[in-house]
Amino acid sequence: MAPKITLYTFPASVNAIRTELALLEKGLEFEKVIVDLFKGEHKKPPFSEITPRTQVPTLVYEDGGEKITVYESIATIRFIDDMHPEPALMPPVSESGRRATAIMRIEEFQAKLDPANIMGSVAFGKQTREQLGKRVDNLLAEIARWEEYTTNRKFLAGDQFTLADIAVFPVLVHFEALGYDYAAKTPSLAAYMEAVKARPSVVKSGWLTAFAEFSKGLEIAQVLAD
Ligand SMILES: N[C@@H](CCC(=O)N[C@@H](CS)C(=O)NCC(=O)O)C(=O)O
Repeated sequence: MAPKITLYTFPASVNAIRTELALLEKGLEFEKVIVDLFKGEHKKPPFSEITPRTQVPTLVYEDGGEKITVYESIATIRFIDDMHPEPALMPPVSESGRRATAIMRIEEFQAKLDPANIMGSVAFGKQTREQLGKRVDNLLAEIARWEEYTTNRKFLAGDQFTLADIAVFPVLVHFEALGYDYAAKTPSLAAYMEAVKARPSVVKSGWLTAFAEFSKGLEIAQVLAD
């Protein structure tokens, strides 16, 4: 029997979209439960009783009487790929070089590519370019590194779309909303963004539209425009 999968999410969430993309890439049936973060629904039961960190995404996976709750977006996508190996979202062990690259990009993303969430600081903390100072300089230098990572390859680990792309792509959309001009500054990343945006799972999720609507209301300062 197919598992019962519930995804607790919020429409514009940069983290929850990862889980949804992994589920869509696998062609899995799932129920989406919207947790309205602006109304504080995540801090109250029933959601607060489902997940100790009270954050989206949270995935509840019920299979054969066992109920597994997974949170942390990267953990959710790895779990989905483990439980449903086809179509594969990681290069196989036999393609060790590509597999190593995918693993590294996921780890580098978590450690180096905006771990402090500049979007939060700008959109909600209302920090200016001046206040952000070196943080923006460091981020621009880091983005330039990812330009190298997307040169002469369609996706981050080669021609196969992987968990690394699911991990990284949403935050690259954030940078765009913060004024970063991929086409002018990093053409390989620009082509990469177009390829991922055209991906059926991304189109089907409707996340780009939801995020664009969400960001319109926030008047996000263009701190990455210089
Ligand atoms: N590291 C977590 C971050 C999750 C996260 O920050 N989710 C946000 C929505 S994008 C949230 O639930 N915020 C509400 C809160 O932290 O109280 C992940 O990758 O899943």
